[in-house]
Amino acid sequence: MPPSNWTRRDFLKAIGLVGAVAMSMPAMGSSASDRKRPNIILIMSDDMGFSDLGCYGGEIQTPNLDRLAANGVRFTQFYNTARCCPTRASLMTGLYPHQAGVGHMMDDRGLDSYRGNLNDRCVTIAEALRPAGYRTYMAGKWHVTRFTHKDGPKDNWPLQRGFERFYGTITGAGSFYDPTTLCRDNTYVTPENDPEYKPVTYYYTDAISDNACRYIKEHCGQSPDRPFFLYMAFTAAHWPMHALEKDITKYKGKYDKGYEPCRAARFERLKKMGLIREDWELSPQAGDWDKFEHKDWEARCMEVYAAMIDAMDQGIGRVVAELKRQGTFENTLILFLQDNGGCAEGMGRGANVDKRWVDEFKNPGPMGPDDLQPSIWPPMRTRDGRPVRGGPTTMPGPADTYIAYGRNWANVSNTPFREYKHWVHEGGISTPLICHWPAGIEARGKLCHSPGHLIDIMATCVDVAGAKHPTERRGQTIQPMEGISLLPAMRGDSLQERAIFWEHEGNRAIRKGKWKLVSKHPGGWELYDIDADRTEMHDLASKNPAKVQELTALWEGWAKRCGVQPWPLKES
Ligand SMILES: [Ca+2]
Repeated sequence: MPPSNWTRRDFLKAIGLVGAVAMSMPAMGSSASDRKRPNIILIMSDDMGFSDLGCYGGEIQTPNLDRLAANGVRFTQFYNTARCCPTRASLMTGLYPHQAGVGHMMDDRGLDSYRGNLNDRCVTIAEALRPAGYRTYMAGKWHVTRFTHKDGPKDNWPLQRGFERFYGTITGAGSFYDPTTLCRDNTYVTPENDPEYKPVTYYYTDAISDNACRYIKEHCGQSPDRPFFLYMAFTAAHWPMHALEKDITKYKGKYDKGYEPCRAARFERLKKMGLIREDWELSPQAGDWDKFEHKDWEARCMEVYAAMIDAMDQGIGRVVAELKRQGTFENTLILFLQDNGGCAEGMGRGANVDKRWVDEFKNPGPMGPDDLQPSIWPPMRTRDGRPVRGGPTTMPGPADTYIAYGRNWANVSNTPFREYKHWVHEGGISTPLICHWPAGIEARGKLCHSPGHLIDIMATCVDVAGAKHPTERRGQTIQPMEGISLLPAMRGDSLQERAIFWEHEGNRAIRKGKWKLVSKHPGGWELYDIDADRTEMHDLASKNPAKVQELTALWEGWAKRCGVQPWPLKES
């Protein structure tokens, strides 16, 4: 541990802020927290668009995230991988997803880069920070292993991947009232039989926040002289649209006028906030509200979606309050980001689903306290034995519903960008990144326009923690980190120009400087000048074939290096 006579320079050196960076740091006080390496809380949400949060132009009430943004830094061009599993694999390891063995989703496709399981040539952030003295905790969605069975191999579960405590789900989606694969540490639990968590009403978002608060409190009681790394991976606002009525009520009527006014208002706020340029065009409108038949139902979908995000924000507020209670808020680096863009999938939206789902459970009967929820999606039953319903005659929100908010609202979430989760146009891969660390970042409410990617989070954590990225794990050589520390950008410098790459389900892209080359599978390359046209409205590929050729060669070199295969994959 840092001795009590550490100087400010010792502290800065330990956190990697030496040289020019240290010279430009604000004069910091001499409180004890200044001499300690910061805690790191990495918060990620699920299936949300670029402009859902209040501090990114949204109408959804997120006062706690807005406050972090107002007292920290927001990135305007931060990127994920467009999908749950590859994002989590990249985030945890600092590698591109294919390098970590998660080139697609959680199934083994017979190729090293597509095993659906973290490989043995990567470490997680938790594994990297523990040798530097960090204690490590996780609450939420894991989703980087195909081994989800309670009695199956657990070598890629959180506790075997560097985390000391874990509360959450191993798989990628499920009911918020009865999540499948719910675990405490290495043991499956249910909302009814977990001896360590007995809320009046079980709701997964709250459970993640409550368990995170508990880990912080216990940490500060047990090892106050050690820093911690806490990873909170919310499943808000992934389908199903599940929220508590008290939160949905706040949004009643807010979406009755449909998609277009909501997009227009977001577009204006984004410009006013400086998050996008005045001269970018708004991407095309996806849906026509006037022609949508079930308007009450459609509006309710978005009310519930908003409530899910609202509940997450309230939980983040409780985490902040706990940090303040423990006197460690100022010296905690909090990072918030989203795993992919708004989701256009049609889960539970078909007119025929309800009958089909209900027919399968005519007399299901209630589940016992120890009965595990076996289903990620319907046909399934609630714990009290009711069949779970869908379709446009079912108002989403309660436990017996299972409905996605659909393409047209996803188009609103992704304002002003094109496309959705799965695709690597800007709507699929653009995420907020909020960075808050009063003791370490001078900026208050500033924007950073440098492009960044998930691969940078490992490098940033290693930098901030004064850790060393391991070169070896259990006798296996570990691939070096692909990213760079974002700390210089958080304090106002531009990041060095580099190429950033994407591939997901044959959708491909490369970003280098102001240029982006992108393809929607199975289509050809499109070229955009992102400085002038980040909403990707003017394809310059035919006007600038030399740039297309240059970037294509870089992308192909990257794809070969990282084990990217042509899509669709050949089944082995
Ligand atoms: Ca997701």
